[in-house]
Amino acid sequence: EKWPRGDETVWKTNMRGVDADVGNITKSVVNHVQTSLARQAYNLDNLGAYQAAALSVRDNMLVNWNETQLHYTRKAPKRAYYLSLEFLMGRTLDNALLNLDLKSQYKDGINQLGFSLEDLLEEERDAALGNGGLGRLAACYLDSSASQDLPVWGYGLRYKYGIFQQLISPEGNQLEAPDPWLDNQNPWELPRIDVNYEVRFYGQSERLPEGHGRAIWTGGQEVLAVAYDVMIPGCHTRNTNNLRLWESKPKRGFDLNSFNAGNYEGAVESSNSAAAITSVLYPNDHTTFGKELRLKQQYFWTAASLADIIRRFKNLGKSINEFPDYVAIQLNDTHPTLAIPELMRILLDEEDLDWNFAWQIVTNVFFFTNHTVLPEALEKWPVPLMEHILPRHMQIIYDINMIFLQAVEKKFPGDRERLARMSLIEEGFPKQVRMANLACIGSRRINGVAELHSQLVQTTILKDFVEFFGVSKFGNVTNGITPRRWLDQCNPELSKLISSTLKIDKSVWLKDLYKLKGLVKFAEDKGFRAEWAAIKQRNKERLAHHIETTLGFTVNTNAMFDVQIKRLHEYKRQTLNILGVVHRYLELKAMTPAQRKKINPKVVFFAGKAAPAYYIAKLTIRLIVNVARVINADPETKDYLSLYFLPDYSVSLAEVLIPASDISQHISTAGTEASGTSNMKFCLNGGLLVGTVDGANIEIAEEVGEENVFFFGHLTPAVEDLRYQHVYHPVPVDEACPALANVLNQISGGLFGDGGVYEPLVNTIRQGDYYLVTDDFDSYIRALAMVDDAYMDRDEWVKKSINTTANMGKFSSDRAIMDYAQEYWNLEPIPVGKD
Ligand code: GLG
Repeated sequence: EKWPRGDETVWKTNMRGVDADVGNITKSVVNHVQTSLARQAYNLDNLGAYQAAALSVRDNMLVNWNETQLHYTRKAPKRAYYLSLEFLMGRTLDNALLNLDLKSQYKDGINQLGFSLEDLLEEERDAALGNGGLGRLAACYLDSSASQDLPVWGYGLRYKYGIFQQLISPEGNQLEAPDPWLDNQNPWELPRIDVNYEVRFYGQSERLPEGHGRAIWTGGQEVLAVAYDVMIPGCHTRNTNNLRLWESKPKRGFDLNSFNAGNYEGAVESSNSAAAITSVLYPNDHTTFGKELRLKQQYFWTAASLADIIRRFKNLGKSINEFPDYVAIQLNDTHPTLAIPELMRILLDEEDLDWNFAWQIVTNVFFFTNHTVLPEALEKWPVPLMEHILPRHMQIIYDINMIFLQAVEKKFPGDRERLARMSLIEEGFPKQVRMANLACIGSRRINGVAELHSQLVQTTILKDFVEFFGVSKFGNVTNGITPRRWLDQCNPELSKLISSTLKIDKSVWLKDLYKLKGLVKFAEDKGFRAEWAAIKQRNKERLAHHIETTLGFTVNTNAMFDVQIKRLHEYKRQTLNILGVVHRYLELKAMTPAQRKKINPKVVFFAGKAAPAYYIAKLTIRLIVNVARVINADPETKDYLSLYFLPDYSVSLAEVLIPASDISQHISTAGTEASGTSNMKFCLNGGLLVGTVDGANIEIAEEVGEENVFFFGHLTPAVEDLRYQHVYHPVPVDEACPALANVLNQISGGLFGDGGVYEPLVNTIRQGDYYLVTDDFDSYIRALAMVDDAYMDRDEWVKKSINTTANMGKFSSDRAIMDYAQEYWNLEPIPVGKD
């Protein structure tokens, strides 16, 4: 290859590599303080020092990132694109230092400059561009793609405000405040002003008379999508992938005509409405609201991403029919489903392909992951709204639907109900577009996120589609988590103990998590168990210290730590947990002091956000906070049972909570939690699990052994029947479950403040009880009693803990992403610098 310009040696002698020399690290940090930040040693605070350190680390990452992009361009491999409306990244600095293997050098260097790296890490704000499991999964998959040298890019939106900050009022109400995460500058993003695309909304679409489905879409509003790149470093590899986030901007700063006419407000109006598109993340998990701005977000993002993907493909100089050989696009839930009609639009209206050819390309490029079977989470868009905002796409959807339903009719003649169920359009006022159906017929393959869930997808929401397409179009990829963040980073002492015990460098076992199996034999080693237990204890003290400094509570670290952290939702049944706490409290109250002394002390932690409009979920928070207020102040019981609701749950808080847990709760009504991923994080850190036979809990138990998991509750096949009973043959709670009735009566009676406040929550259980709290309560209480018994024998408990961690290899997101790469995308690793 010929050097593109100038004197090659001048270029090459001036180009730097990743620099691990401590002297050069301090030099680069000081240089950033002086120049990038324009500050001095005299007035530098931790935030400034963090920013300079981050910029210095970023320089090192950029070296790899540049090299990786060049390498991918030269090798021209098939690439995969992960389209996700949410990326819940958390903090970057610590993760980057560990993946680059530069942590100890930066620690030294920062020390020499009079700061502590640990303090600087705390200055970073979380990048919280997601709600929960779905967004965090996307972040884990990016880490694994880079770590496995896979050419995968993420595409998302650069929300100005991430998930809201949660405040808790003195009464226990959740209050929401904005999350201005970009206010202190974000050193981890690279603005790419030169990478931008125009995205159209509204306007008119005219079908061409002789057009084979073609049309011309004009008019309306045009908005600019500008790229911001976020580097994703792999673990101990030079491969550094990219996450491209789009920001919306007005096409023109403001309307000069209005401005000159003296209409200043009119002049900035269009710029405001363009900027609004990427202003805020919708804070709903598992519900959809059909808001116009949300639809605009979805189209804006898919249109910009596809334009970018196609431009990159075209640079290869290949013909468009080879597109599926070079591109795989993963749809993370139905949020990016508009990419399907958008690609059709481009192929038909811009590339001039005929319908069948275009459709063949489309259905070989897309892959679709479903994350839930809850009906309230299945996206539907009103047809009138779609027609208004995306007139051309609505035409295409109608065309897809017509051709599809003709094929269904041919296979199942005369089955009108089947046609109605499978149609992309749901009848009603207004008619609605069913995004899951569209994603399903427009994709090459569809997967669920754990074995049980994938089965449920095939037998419930997509049953008709399995009968039409055949089962081979459907599959399962059980979720995973990155062991880099969720073990090495959040639990450094445990990581060290594992490396020294196995005598394997962490760079090896962190990328081949099945190696943890080697720990099994050490469960029998007394000295090892003591070290294992001591680390858990120190992690509990670390959490207690965090709570003491942030909230001012003193936590009893001699107690068992019992944790439930996740979005507040009725199906996740935080209610079951809090009612169980009250039950335990009432039992303790009924005991003599001598009896209490035999009880194993326990601290229960909750954390999680409720969707701002989700009334029952917010009421559940209020109940938890008020139960905590009462029982933590009760001198008779507080040494045996205490309770904390930790506000503003985040990735960073999870990193402190998870390593500290003895037991964690994953107690959804059977068949409702698609997978869960925090269950995996707890178990990887040696916390045991109490849970229902649901989601990935089942596969965790298969791996770690059922003797190490505390299962309870009804099974999935029973749920439908029980719900039917609740509606048609209701039995009052007082009869069905006296223990629960007693708890509910105490709450209604005002033991935790005005009982009337909680009536709507209590009534969800007394009437209908859709999530089967009554049915599972007794067996839940029994499971917790078994947990207590098991904890009494501490030595056995530690063995369980070790055996659990040792058998979590399957749940590395490296395994999951390799499944996608091999079984779905047909992608090969492209390691940088190895040929
Ligand atoms: C969903 C599901 C979780 C799942 C996650 C990632 O509810 O059970 O673990 O996706 O697949 N919205 C979610 O969090």
